[in-house]
Formats: sequence, C-alpha cells, structure tokens
Amino acid sequence: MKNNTMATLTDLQREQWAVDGFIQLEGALSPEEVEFFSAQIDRIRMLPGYEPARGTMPLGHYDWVDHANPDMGSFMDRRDLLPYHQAFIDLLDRPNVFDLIVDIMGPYLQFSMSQAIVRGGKDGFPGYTHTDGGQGQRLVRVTETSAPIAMKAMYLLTDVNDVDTGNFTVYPGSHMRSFPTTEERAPNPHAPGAVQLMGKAGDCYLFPHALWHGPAPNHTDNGRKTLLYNYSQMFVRWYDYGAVVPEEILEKCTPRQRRLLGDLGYEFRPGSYFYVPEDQEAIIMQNQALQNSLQPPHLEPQNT
Ligand SMILES: O=C(O)CCC(=O)C(=O)O
Repeated sequence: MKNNTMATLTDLQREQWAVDGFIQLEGALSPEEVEFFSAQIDRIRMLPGYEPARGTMPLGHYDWVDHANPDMGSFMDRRDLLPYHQAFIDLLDRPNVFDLIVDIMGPYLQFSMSQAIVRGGKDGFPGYTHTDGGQGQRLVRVTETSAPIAMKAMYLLTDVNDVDTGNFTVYPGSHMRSFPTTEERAPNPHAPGAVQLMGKAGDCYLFPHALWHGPAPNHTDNGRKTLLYNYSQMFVRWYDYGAVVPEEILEKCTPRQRRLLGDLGYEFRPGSYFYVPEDQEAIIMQNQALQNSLQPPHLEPQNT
C-alpha cells in the first residue's frame, strides 16, 4: 500500500516555485465554490469582525468593527474567517491545494491566518508592494532548495483580465533578494521587475512570505475579491489568534484541521511546537497505517 497518497508538485511547478517564487493553480475552486465564497464575502462584510485600523492603531493592526463599508464593491479586509462558516474551516486542508503546500513546506506546519480582501474599484488606491510577516520575515530569505518559513494560498474570486484591475503583482525571484528599505527605492506595482498577474476566478496563487508582492490599483467599476490562507512552520507563532484557537472552532474540525490549528493532542508544555508530536506526519499525511504503528506517547508527569 502506498503510504503517502498526497499530490505533489509537478517538475515544472517545482522549478517555478524555486526560481520565480510563486505558482498559479488554475481552477483550484469550482465555479460554484467561487460563487459561494463570493456571496460569503458580501455577507461577512455586514457582520462584525476585524478590519484594518489605520490611523488609530500601530501599522498593520486590526480593530473590531460592527461591519465593513456597506458598499459591496468597496475595500474590505476581514481577518479570522473560520467562525463565519464551516466552509472556511474546510478550506484549511482542501486537498488539491493543501497537498501542494505540504509538499512545499513539509509536514511540520500549522495554519497561521485567514483573510478576505476586496480591492475596491476606482477608489484611488495606488497599490503597494511588500513582503509578508512584517519586519522580521523581511530579514530572512530562503534559497532555491529551502522550505519557506511561511507561505500563502491566495484564492482569486474575480476574473482579472487586464493590468491595473486589482492584479496580484509579484517581483519574480525576489524571495531570494533583500527588500529595499529606502523610500526612493521602494518597489511598486508599476516599477521595473513588477509583474501584474492575470487569472480567472477560482485560480489560486501559492507564494512564500519572502516574495515581494502586493495589489495593483483597480481601475474597474467592480471590487476584486480574494481569500487568503496562511501557513507557517510550527515553531513560528500564528497570527489570527492569541494563545489558543477557541474550542467552538476546534469542535467543528477534523483531527488534521485541529492539528493545523495547534491542537497537539496533549496539554501544552515547554518543548511543544519545537519538536512536533510523534504523530505529526501521520496526521498531516492522513496516513492511517502510520498512525496505528505509533506507540501512545509517554506523557505522564515525572516525579521530581
Ligand atoms: O490583494 C492582493 O492582491 C495582495 C494581497 C497581499 O498583498 C497579501 O496577501 O499580502
């Protein structure tokens, strides 16, 4: 029996990941799913949740609001999607995308953040370019053969057929280059080296936090919608929750989803997340034979 039945990157995708620093998966979501998630974004917009708090909080921090801008085509940036619908939980390890994430990152990974973004139509936003993970990740770059510390799956829910229509914009290969910090050299979606990607609703872009990327302006009349799911190595802190993921989310999860959300199967102790649980690979790969072969861990507290 084959132990690992998860899909892996093709040779071409592996080369694209290593050299360009991103992969585009066409048709990762079906048209029905695109319609469903697009409607969910419109629904969530009118519900309370976390939105960026520019001007009232430090850079990149979010605040709890009653709802986002009620204009459906306008900007929205909602964090922590899992409480809004079971479908957002199921998307955590959707096989056709998650399998490839595991192939890229290895099995010692966790889920770190969910986000729904609408890039508003004709709202004057010029776009911007950045690396993810804030100031810290910007200091760390990978090599061609390194697994990333953290990466994103970005699901496109709107067709993007032309430049400056809210395109996801990348600097290919920049995951291995140092990010310019001086104002005059700041990269942007129109500078040499920037590539504004096209795509169809349902496509998914995979990219590491270290890649220079960001949105282009959106000169259309419509909002460009996306869902973003972030994954990181387990030794890194996640950033949608404080200490633990709430039990009301965990109880809706499969064992693999629970593990991605930090449930190690035992109480936290120093050392947890540093070396991962013995069944980590079996749980992530959903390998029943491997799970059965594992002895229960010896976790009784020692007498001192
Ligand atoms: O909205 C986009 O196109 C880019 C999103 C982005 O920059 C990010 O996920 O960090």
